[in-house]
Amino acid sequence: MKLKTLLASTVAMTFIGLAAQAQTVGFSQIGSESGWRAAETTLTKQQAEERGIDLKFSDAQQKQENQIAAIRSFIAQGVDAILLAPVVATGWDSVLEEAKEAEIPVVLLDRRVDSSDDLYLTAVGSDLVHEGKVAGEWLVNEVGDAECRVVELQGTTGSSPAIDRKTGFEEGIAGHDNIEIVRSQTGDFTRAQGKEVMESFLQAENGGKDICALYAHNDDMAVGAIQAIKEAGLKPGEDILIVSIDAVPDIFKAMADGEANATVELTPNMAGPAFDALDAYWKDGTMPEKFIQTESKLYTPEDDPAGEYESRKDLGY
Ligand code: GZL
Repeated sequence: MKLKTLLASTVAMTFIGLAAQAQTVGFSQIGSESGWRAAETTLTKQQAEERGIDLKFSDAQQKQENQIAAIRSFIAQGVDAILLAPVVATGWDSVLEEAKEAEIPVVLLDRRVDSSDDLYLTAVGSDLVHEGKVAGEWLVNEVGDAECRVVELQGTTGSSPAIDRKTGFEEGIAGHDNIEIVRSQTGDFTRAQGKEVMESFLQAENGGKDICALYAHNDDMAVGAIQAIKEAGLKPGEDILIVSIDAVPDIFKAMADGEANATVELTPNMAGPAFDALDAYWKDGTMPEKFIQTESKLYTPEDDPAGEYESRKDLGY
């Protein structure tokens, strides 16, 4: 073969090889219900761009049926992998079976599903029970033996964080009969519903005078509740202690203003570990652990909330 032809075919093979590495990934995202969710979306898109991955993004607007339709569309497009942040824990078996049939690996982000773990490559997320337990243990430490009537804003009904963060908090306060959850209702992880439900709690609890603490499954509901507490003429962070989860910028702003007391961090960068696992799988079929755990860290007013706000405010929340 002439040298010129040999060179041309080598260049062609290289590009084919490179093109083969430009993977296409479908991402079925829950929606944009909270600052944390927005940050997860931002960071996932950034990670895909940095890695040369063609990301097909679908916002399900909190509806499981939209997520299932998006997954079916990704399968029809023949993507190389699917990222799924499952809005609720049940109802995924059939569509995950279809992805498996099509030999398309699925990686779960930040929430879990009840399906068998042979239906997904891996799940990237925090220990949601542990997060709730850290929040409960913080409250135990904060109130000591004092009577403490707690109201709870739950996350989306049927979602793994709502189920597990409730379980964890109850474990955290177990054995401390002076602390009691007196009201518990979903605020669906949003500020608006957090405010609305907190208004009903305040009304039902002597204008809020009988409430010692709020435990919110995410910071966005806590921020909405803080507004309601202030409108009721009470001081959040003092009259009613505020403990929540996510560590979004606005909870640090509230903390710096003395209006919130504790948050448990949840990293929004779930895509980094997900794409790392997929890279290894695409390269030589390496099978990751079924659960890749991200860290959870407690922050209180002693942890420079103003500085934490500044360091996080431009991360896409
Ligand atoms: C938890 C994640 C939750 C966040 C909320 O892993 O799924 O969903 O805590 C978001 O802010 O709505």
